[in-house]
Parts: sequence; structure tokens; C-alpha cells
Amino acid sequence: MVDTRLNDLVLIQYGGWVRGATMSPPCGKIHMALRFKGLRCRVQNVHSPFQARRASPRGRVPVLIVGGRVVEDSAEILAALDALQPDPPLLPPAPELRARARVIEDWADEVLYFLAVWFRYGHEENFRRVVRKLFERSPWFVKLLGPVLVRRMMRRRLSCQGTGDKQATAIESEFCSALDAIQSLLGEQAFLLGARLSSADLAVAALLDQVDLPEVTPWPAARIQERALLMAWRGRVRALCGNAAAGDALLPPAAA
Ligand SMILES: N[C@@H](CCC(=O)N[C@@H](CS)C(=O)NCC(=O)O)C(=O)O
Repeated sequence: MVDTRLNDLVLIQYGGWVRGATMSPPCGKIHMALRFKGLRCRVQNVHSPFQARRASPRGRVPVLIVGGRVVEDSAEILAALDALQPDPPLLPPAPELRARARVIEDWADEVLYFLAVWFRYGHEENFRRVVRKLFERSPWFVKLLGPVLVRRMMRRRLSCQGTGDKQATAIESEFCSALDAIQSLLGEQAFLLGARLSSADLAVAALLDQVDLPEVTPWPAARIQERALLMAWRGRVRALCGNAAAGDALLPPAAA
């Protein structure tokens, strides 16, 4: 029997994105985890690092409040959700599989993440599509200043991390190699670690969902969609966890 302790869980996230979904890969990962476990949660949207700082000194989201305790970083949040409701598990119990899950999750969070950030903010045409979406309902002065600030902040981040200093062709080829690597890891398996879904699948799928948005990032979306094995795996993940980038991962709130 699924536990649904509404009000025990509050997710602070970047929201208000395409079709009202979250625009952040690690926030999407949490939506998917909550759905997988059948947990309900209240969601609070923030729209800038300044607002995020009210919930977390780092100014980063997701932040999950679990029974009054503040948990930061999506990997820590998945562990907290497993502790709250162990069944079904996100982290495999066997130490070797757990280690593999951790390594794949870190790769998704730190390598795939910056490729996705580049496709949104480093690629000029996509950047224009992103800021049009981001600020479509903002007052005129935010529409004017917002894109300048977002461009400066995100390109500085990309440059400090290294991806921002690469040529577009190198980033595109890195992305294709990453997709091929995921297909090789899958092989004949249903999920990245075997027959059962784990945190590794959530981390990778949440990331790919955020660039499989043809209206915003058409090039990576097409590269994902042309890979049959990847699409079949993603279908299995979505059947269990929904698609946070399209706004259908979180369970609807319980009736009052
Ligand atoms: N590794 C962290 C990443 C958190 C993160 O960087 N979140 C982004 C949103 S996708 C953020 O809050 N950015 C605001 C900023 O960098 O100021 C996690 O998985 O939780």
C-alpha cells in the first residue's frame, strides 16, 4: 500500500516552464521519484536564485522539505525519499549496484547536465527560444533585462565549468557519444542497472527529457528520437515515473 503523506513533503523548484512543467533536470528527477514511489507533495515554484536562496543558502534547487527537515541536492533527496518510503527502492540494496547507480547519477548530474545547459543557454537560437518562454508573462522591463542577466550568468557558469569554452561541433559530438554510451550500457537490459529501475535511470531520463523539447532544443531532441533503444528504455521509465519536462510526472494532489 502506497503511503501518501500530503503536507509532509514540499518541493521547491524552478517551475512555470513548457506546459507548466519544471524547467530544471534535477527538479524533474525528484518529480519522477515521487511518482515512482506514489508519494504526493506540495510544490513551490521559484523564479530566480534570489528566491531559491530563501529555501537554501546555496540558492540552488531542488530543495525538499521532509517533515520540516531541509534536504538539498537531488541525489541527497532521492536517498531521503528512500529512507522515508523504502518500497519501491531507488537505490539498489546490493553495494556493487549501488556504486554503479551513484557513478551514473553523478555523470548525469555533472556531465550531461552541462551539455543540456549549453543546448539551452550557450546555443544562440535556442537561447532566444528559451528566454521567450521564460519571460513570456513578465512585465516589459523584466522582458528587457531578464535575458541579459540570464545570458551573463549562464554563460559564465558554462565557461567556468569548461563546456562553454568548447566549439559547438565538439559539444554536439560529445552529446551523441553520451547517447551512444547510454545505449551501450543498456544493451539488452530493461533499465541501466538491469531488470529494475533505479536512481541511475531517473538521473539520465530527467536530463534527456529536458532537451527532448523540439520547440526549444530541436537538435538534441532529434538525436534522442532517432535512437530506438534509447526511446524504448525512455518509454519504460515514463510508464513508471511520467515525464517531468512535460508536466505529467507528479501525482495530482490528494482530494482535500
Ligand atoms: N547537482 C545539483 C544541481 C542543482 C542546480 O544546480 N540546480 C539549478 C537548477 S537546474 C539551480 O538551482 N541553479 C540556480 C543557480 O545556479 O543559481 C542537484 O542535482 O541538485
